[in-house]
Amino acid sequence: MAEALMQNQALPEATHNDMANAIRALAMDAVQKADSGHPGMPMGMADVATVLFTRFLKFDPAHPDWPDRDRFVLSAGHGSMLLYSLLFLTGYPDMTLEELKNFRQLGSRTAGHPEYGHAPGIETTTGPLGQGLGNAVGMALAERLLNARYGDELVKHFTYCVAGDGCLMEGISHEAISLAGHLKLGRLIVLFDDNQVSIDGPTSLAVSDDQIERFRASHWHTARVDGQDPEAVALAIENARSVTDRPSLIACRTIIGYGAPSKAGTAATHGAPLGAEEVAGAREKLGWRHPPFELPKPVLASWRAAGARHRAAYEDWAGAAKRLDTQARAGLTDPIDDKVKDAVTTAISAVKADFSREGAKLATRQSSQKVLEKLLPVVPGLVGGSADLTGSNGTFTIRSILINAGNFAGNYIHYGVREHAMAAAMNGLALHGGIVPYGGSFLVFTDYCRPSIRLSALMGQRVIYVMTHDSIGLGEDGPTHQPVEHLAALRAIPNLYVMRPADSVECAECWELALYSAHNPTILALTRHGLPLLRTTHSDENLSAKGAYVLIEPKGGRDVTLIGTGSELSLAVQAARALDGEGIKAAVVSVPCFELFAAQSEAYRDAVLGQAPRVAVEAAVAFGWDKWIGPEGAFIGMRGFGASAPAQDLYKHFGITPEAVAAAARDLTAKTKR
Ligand SMILES: Cc1ncc(C[n+]2csc(CCOP(=O)(O)OP(=O)(O)O)c2C)c(N)n1
Repeated sequence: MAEALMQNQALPEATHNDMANAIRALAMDAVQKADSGHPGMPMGMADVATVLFTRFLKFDPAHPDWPDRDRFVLSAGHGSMLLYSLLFLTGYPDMTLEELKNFRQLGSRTAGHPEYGHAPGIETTTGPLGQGLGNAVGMALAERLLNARYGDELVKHFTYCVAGDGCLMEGISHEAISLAGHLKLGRLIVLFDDNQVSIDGPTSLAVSDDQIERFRASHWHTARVDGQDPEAVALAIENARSVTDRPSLIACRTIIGYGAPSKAGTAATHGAPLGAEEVAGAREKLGWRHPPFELPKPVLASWRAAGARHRAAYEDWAGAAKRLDTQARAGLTDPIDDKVKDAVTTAISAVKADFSREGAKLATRQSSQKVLEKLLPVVPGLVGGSADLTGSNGTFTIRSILINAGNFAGNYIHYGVREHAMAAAMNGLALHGGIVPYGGSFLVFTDYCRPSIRLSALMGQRVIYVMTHDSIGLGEDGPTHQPVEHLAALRAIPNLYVMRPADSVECAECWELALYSAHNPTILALTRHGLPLLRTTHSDENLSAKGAYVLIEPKGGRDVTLIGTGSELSLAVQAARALDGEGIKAAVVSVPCFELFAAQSEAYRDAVLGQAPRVAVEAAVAFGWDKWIGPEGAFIGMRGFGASAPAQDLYKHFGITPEAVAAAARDLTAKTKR
């Protein structure tokens, strides 16, 4: 490879046009071969991307995980062939020509939309429009946070984001732009593919915003350029890089499908193969006379040379990083190494012991705050925040220090009333490396974050959602604020841990599990109302780790098993006591996390659930419970929306009481005895 490069260096340098046309050709040919995909955007943005990757972007394909590389986010993920072409051309070893030929095929690295983890150089999964922009804001924020901790020599890079009309039409863009402007993220540069076309046709059909004015109103530096003029683009990027007190928008006026003889500038190039005739015409028009997937040597050599530009910078960085101690070095990428893990285990054990000894009745949002207080000093990468519900969520502690545009050395962000951008930014913080983000809102507003939560799960990112006010137990705010279907809806997302701790001790255990879950996001569903302590005997073991466990096992076998989560577990305990008085032997099972329980062996699950009839209690809809209670089981919970009233009145009104649980248990045991 090195030899090949040296040989290549003797070749004449390719022109900008040739290099940009290489992207156009690869994109239209790969889409043509796959018979599906989006050629228009890569063809239009080829000039901008060529300028960025050959003159500005700091990266090294030989060290794709270089923590101080510039981040490149393709928010307009449908234009995936733009990214794949760039990765191949600049020499990322995993992105071969073969992969481009296998665009959109099963098992290839070149999925329809870029998927994080499929190939180095894909910084995030994009496709749901606007998400990448939110991720980029998180990445740019992570850069500032780590810069404040490690200094310029180790962390000082840019985040570039390509966003299209679609990304900027999405609501999340407003939140993300506003947050970035407020935080003055000066090293964030958005390249807007301003081609005025989306799927339905010209964007004028649906939108007439002045994007420049919109960004300016959120305190961004802005510029408008001809996106097909490389020198103009270069100048605009140069200027944007010099503006350090504001993020930058460069609106690049481009022609979608640039080069396609009859379809350029139209929606016809957006999301369908151009067709053989149009592809041949584009070759003619662009002066690109090479067969599909064949590149002239000077063009590839020039691209490879562009890819090798920062090797020396990488070596310098690696030299500086070597001078860090092991833990500080680990902290740049994964802030939870073995040493931190040990410290977390010790802190969690201590706080559990305190909770068990004190026996206080606490809302789990309060317990969570107490746990966080102990975790923040031992997990330096833990960075929290809330979407304007700081006091309610208990996300701020005496160990929290505010982050703002003038101080990135803190660990707490006021995200403002921007749940969606908070979640997308948290994905960006986690993806960047070095940060474990947690963020709070009400559980009911997971709906506002759901698209980003889904992507946290799809990408396997350690993002911790602290979602309080988790049931009708929040009381007087009423049904608009009372989640009834949210637990079920969240449990339906693959790879997401939904944890609903039943008391302070379980809350500490769930935090520990969330921190240890390097490849899963976690929802902590926490109560507003006080819960009695059920785990009164301290155990170092994390009983929640298997997702469910037996809290009470009656002597002499079970007549019935009562299963509860969160605030309703104590109702099951009370019911068990009442039944005991009547000679009905009831076990009580706590299920803080369905997903972890489902992952246990059948033998363990059978042992926990037992053979006796089952009654489950959860102040939410029954959807998803069949799996645990079986067709004969009973469910005590919600059947519709809640209501506005004090919590205790609501529990009575909706029949979620120890009496109802006991009655259901009596019915079931009577049936089995009959
Ligand atoms: C949240 C979301 N809604 C809808 C889509 C479907 N979609 C994919 S691309 C697109 C239009 C995007 O237009 P633009 O950003 O201008 O892209 P261009 O036409 O320039 O390629 C739409 C609606 C999506 N991917 N994500």
